[in-house]
Amino acid sequence: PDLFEAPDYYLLDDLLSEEHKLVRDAARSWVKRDVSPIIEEYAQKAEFPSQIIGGLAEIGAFGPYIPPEYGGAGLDQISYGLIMQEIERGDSGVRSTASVQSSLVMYPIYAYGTEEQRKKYLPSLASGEMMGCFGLTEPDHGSNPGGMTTNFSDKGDHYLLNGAKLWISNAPFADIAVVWAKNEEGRIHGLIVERGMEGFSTPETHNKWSLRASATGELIFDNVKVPKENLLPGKSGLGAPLGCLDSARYGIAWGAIGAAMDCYDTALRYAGQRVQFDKPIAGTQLQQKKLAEMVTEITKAQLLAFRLGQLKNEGRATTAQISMAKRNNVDMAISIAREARQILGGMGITGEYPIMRHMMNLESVITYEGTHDIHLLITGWDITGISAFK
Ligand code: TGC
Ligand code: FAD
Repeated sequence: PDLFEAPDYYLLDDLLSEEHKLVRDAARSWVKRDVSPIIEEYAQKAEFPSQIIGGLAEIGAFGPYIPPEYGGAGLDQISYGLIMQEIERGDSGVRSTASVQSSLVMYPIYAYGTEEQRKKYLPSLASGEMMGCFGLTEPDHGSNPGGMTTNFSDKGDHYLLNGAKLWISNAPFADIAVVWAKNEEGRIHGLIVERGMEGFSTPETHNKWSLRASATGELIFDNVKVPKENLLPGKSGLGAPLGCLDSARYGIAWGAIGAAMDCYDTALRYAGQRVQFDKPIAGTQLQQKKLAEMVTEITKAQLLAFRLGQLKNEGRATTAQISMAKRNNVDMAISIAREARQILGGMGITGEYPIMRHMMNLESVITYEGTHDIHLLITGWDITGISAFK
């Protein structure tokens, strides 16, 4: 059976351009051919399938909206979203790799870097020859990155970087890290740290039950000498990393729909075929309630993501609007995964079906890029004008 029957209950395809559909369909067939057949095995053995890097680059997943002169695909924000949706039908961990590379590594170099930095790094990041990671979170500063203690001091011809980052996607194999650290005045800046610099190490984080096919690690800086030309000069302060998060969170709002669609589609097929008490369980009221609510929630999430994409294309999407979509859509996906798991009964807990893997992955997605609570508080702040963080 075709594994990827996408629900499109409100005929959203009619709102997509030919280019959107081409980009989406290319990503969809690549995921079906190169990701879905192998991903369960890699998740079970907790290994990142590095052989898919070339394919991710080919479908435009590395820097979809970065201009072609720097190697990017030069697509709009809806195409970017659709690519993330298709990749996350495959696996949230694979989408993480693409999100980090595009929005957390290429975007800051593009938006805050010098022309030399753009030319030096962006083309090889777009082609996947170079892989990057993004170091914001620290052991003692997760939701509150402004409290970070990683720091650098000016040593005349270079900077000296000290500190540690935790929970960093792609860290174990990344060639470069975009690292956020405070200078002597306590101002946050981005620095490009390269593998091989003395005093820089990236130990892997083991024993995860979630995002098992994605490599996560630490970044440790022990008196690392960073050349001065590796500082991103275009923007400083907490707003610089938060600006990258706007773009990554937007991609996640679309990505989560992919995971939800895969769970829904699997459950719908299973319910149609599974016979108990002499009839398909899809004919029982309780299972219909679950399936009907799933497709309703997916449809609402699609509309939210699509409208947000339009606003993003026009440069009008606010951080708070992005928070609402990330929070709603990831929560929608995790609820659907849990319900879909139940529809499959005992089979739902096995690796024969993708649901349990999506469900466990989404436990990370609901926490990273701002937790479910943090996004609610961003909405609360936006509508009341009073920050609950201070
Ligand atoms: P706050 O006072 O609100 O802001 C500090 C400064 O930043 C400015 N700003 C923004 N600028 C640009 N874009 C945005 N979205 C911005 N949001 C805020 C703001 O104007 C201010 O500027 P200035 O000049 O006045 O200093 O900061 P706060 O300390 O109160 O924090 C607010 C809060 C809690 C919302 C923020 O810290 C937050 O979002 N926390 C969550 C942390 C988070 O999301 N971490 C994610 C780490 S990366 C990750 O998880 C990658 S997973 C990737 C994967 O595998 O897919
Ligand atoms: P904490 O901030 O300690 O939060 C713990 C709990 O307290 C949460 O429920 C939170 O919602 C709640 N809480 C916190 N503050 C408040 C408040 N003011 N009011 C009410 N409740 C509050 N980070 C990177 O920089 N780069 C990466 O590539 C990256 N990849 C990741 C990959 C994975 C698999 C995971 C799990 C995380 C990754 N992260 C990454 C880190 C991620 O962004 C953080 O885990 C997240 O921001 C939450 O921080 P924390 O884990 O320290 O939780």
